Amino acid sequence: MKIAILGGDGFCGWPATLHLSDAGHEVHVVDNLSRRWIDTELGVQSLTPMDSIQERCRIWREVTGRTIHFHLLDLAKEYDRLKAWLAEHRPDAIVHLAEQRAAPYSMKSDRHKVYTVTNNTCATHNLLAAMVETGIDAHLVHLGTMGVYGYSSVRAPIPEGYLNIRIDTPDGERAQEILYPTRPGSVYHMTKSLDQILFQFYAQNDGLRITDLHQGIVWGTHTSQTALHPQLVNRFDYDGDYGTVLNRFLIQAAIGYPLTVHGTGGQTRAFIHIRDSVRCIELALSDAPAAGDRVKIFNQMTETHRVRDLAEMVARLTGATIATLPNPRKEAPENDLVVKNDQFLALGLNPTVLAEGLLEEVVDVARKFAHRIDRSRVPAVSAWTRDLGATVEHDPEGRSLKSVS
Ligand code: NAD
Ligand code: USQ
Repeated sequence: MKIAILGGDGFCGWPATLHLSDAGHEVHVVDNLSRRWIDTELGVQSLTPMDSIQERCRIWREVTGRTIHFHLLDLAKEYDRLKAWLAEHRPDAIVHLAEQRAAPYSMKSDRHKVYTVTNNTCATHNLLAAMVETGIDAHLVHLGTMGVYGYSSVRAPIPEGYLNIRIDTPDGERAQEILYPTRPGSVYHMTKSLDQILFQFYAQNDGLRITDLHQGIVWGTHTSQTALHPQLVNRFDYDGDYGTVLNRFLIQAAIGYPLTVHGTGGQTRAFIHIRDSVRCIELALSDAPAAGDRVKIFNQMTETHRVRDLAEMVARLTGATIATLPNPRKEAPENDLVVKNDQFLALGLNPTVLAEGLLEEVVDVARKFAHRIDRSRVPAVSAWTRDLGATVEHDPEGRSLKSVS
């Protein structure tokens, strides 16, 4: 297949690009490199040293003989170029990962909220409008989030996207299937909820073939392809905005930084290893809906864990200490989470579960590149509200001198 990977320079996109190229597909990365600019804005860098996307593609060709094409394009701002690109290249499938994906970054300030909403919703809507206008019949696979469901404890397993309900009508009770009600916990997660409505409309109105992958937190760093050469290494975010919880705990353990548990650590979240994330994208591509079908929704996760249990597991494994900090986020102190993922299992996914070996692999990567870590960028300081901002702990290590006045 000819596959366009929008956001193919990112943490999930780069390994997906290599995986699909390795499987023999013609792969085109479309990216505006905004994530690299955000690193510059925040004054942080990937733990792992990343080459330019052009250099990464050159190394891939050298190592495997396969070509990855790179196209610099802003999906949200360059509608006409996007339309022209689709008309010229006419991909069979489009994998859409090109959004601002960090919840803390999206809550940093009003400017960051506006950027996240504008970037993500315009990127998705521009793509959908251009697909209709060019008349291409590509299968669109979007990377969404488990966070659209919210994290309240409903006790019932979260279904894959849709909920069967019964409503009262003048003629009696009637059954209806609706999108599972969204309850986003950040501006970022809200944009993924908006995406869902855009997908529903374009599938129903224009017969676009769309799959939405509600993905949990991705952890780990290497896949078999990124491990082929040091310059194919994946990016690895550890900072307070872009680092996700398990990867953060693992690098914190590697550099002797206390594990930064928010509140009681009672949040239960869904997780998936990066190797399974790329495999799921491949499986979803092989199982396209037909024109006129409803949007196909998969829960792309393999296990759930409570944050404090993860911290305790990492502490046991590495001897790290745990710091319980005021939570900068507005979220329930405790939640349970039960999630259905039957569709990927039925398609043949063999889940990679959290195992000591894989945890140690990340700790080893972190130790190797520990000299690149700026400890001052580790604390999570973006707060969900002004009041929470006043309680944020900027110094979990307790290194700075405290005022005694
Ligand atoms: P990332 O930030 O590393 O990668 C996103 C890529 O998209 C970047 O290379 C960025 O430059 C590009 N991009 C952003 N806006 C763009 C635009 N307007 N035009 C062109 N390119 C643009 O993020 P990631 O971790 O790889 O996540 C990829 C997708 O998967 C996101 O949509 C995210 O919401 C979703 N997801 C990620 C995780 C996770 O744990 N990382 C979990 C669930 C879902
Ligand atoms: N947390 C800590 N300590 C930390 C960092 C986080 O206790 O140092 C807690 C947070 O308070 C939260 C949980 O860990 O309760 C998860 O936080 P996270 O940053 O790992 O994940 P999240 O903000 O939800 O976002 C990440 C990705 C996002 C994706 C989402 C999937 O950045 O792109 O959509 O995971 S999900 O969580 O299933 O919605």
